[in-house]
Amino acid sequence: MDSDQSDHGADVEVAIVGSGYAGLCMGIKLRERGIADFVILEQNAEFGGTWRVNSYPGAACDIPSHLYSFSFAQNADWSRKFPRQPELLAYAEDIVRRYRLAPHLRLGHGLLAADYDEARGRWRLRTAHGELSARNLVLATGGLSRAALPALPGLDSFAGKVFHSARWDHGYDLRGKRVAVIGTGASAIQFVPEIAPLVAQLDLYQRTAPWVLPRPDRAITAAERWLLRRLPPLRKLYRLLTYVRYESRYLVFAGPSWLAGVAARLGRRHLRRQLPHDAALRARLAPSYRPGCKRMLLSNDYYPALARANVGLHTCGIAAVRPRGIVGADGVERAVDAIIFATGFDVEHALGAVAVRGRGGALLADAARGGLAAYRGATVPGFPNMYMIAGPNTGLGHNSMIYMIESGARYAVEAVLARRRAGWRALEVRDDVCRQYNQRLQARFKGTAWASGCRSWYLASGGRNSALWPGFTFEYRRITRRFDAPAYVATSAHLEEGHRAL
Ligand code: N01
Repeated sequence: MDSDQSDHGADVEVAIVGSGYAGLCMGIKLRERGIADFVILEQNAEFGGTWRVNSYPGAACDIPSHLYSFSFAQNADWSRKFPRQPELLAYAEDIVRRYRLAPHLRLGHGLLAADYDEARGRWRLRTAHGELSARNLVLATGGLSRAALPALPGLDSFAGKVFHSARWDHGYDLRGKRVAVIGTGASAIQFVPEIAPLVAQLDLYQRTAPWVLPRPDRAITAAERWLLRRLPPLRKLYRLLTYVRYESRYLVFAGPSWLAGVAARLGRRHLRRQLPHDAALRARLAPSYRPGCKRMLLSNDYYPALARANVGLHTCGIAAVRPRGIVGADGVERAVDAIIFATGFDVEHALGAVAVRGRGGALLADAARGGLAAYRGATVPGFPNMYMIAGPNTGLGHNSMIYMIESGARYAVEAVLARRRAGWRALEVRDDVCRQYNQRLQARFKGTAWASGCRSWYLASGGRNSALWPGFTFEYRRITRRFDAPAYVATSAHLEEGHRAL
């Protein structure tokens, strides 16, 4: 793969930013509809996004493999019910090969700035390897790409090793070390059981106890794989049934409260069964908020890992970091050689230092303060010819993101095609349409688990939920099936030479 390829001065129809599942899907769908003039810009040296970057021990997905894959590229050979990171990455590699995406990938081409040129109706992009222009800009960067590191007092003075779960340092040998892990979310509960047997001491700092449910994972047998390979209708049916089963979990979050009660009972029973002899530990691990308000977690080995003699659960909070240890709010300093942050991601500032400037120089980062409000998760007033895949309010707590990615990619491709067909210079979602859409969308959170009062990455500063889709996933599929031109302002001024619409 040619990662040195420069696009200096190139003009493309579509520039996709991000080469995770969303970016790859967008590329495939564009080509399927006859648009081959696109590049996929990737800041890292390798493609794959989330499933390349999150390589911590035990990294896995908690949506079943047969559902957490593209509908158009189903795989009969998943080795387990729940896919692990190496297999998900191998799947992405296979997708790039099968759909011949390599010539489109620009690895190491992190987007530095994007400016909308109103006169030309094009985006001017500056990357680490030069400049290019694109008629359409597609942000497939996802919300969980910017590691969040809490500003703990004294952290700079720490003399040991420090890293974040999403930037795991595989060169650092944890064996025999005293390690502090901060955070008890989806990432931590996966790697804590993996590293606990290796380290001398593990201090786990928990701020909020998560809900943990059993993880019904197992290997898929050779006979099952054979059947799924030989009988594609059976594979499709299995995928459909899995979809329906996971979709029904939506009711735990947004349905009658007795269903949340059932989930709570399951969680408490799991805790009791896994730690039958330690009531004091169980008490500190018992969640105190409505299930689903934060991401519900699945694990069979997290609680048992906490019962190990070399693992300590600290719920006192952190007062300060010293050169050789962490001082808890209980005043006790615990010596450590390494601190691993499992503190999640900064969704509100996901675009980080990338300056995306729309019409009139408006900064996307400014619009995103307090949570970005997009139309159908895809478009933002003031940012013409720009689309997001897995954008604001498309995240899920209950089903496969791949389903949302495919829906969003379809919508963006339809928009790109609609503009070309009509010969418009630009398409921009109407401000009133976007506002009303978001009012309706926000109203749907009322009474759901997500609005039941806990702190989570779903909520931006100010408390607005700009991360999650508040409905059934098929509702999102329905509203992204077709591009709805009346919701947009089309600029029909003549096109500049060399970029005539088809
Ligand atoms: O991050 P998180 P994550 N002091 O934000 C704590 C997806 N994912 O990387 O709950 C002390 O969930 C914070 O505490 P609190 C999935 O969508 C999926 O684990 O805020 N603690 C919390 O415990 C997931 O939701 C999979 O009180 C601090 C933790 O750090 C998302 O990624 C696997 C702190 C952060 O948890 C993010 O998961 C992995 C501080 N200053 C990830 N700041 C699967 O599919 C934060 N915390 C299985």
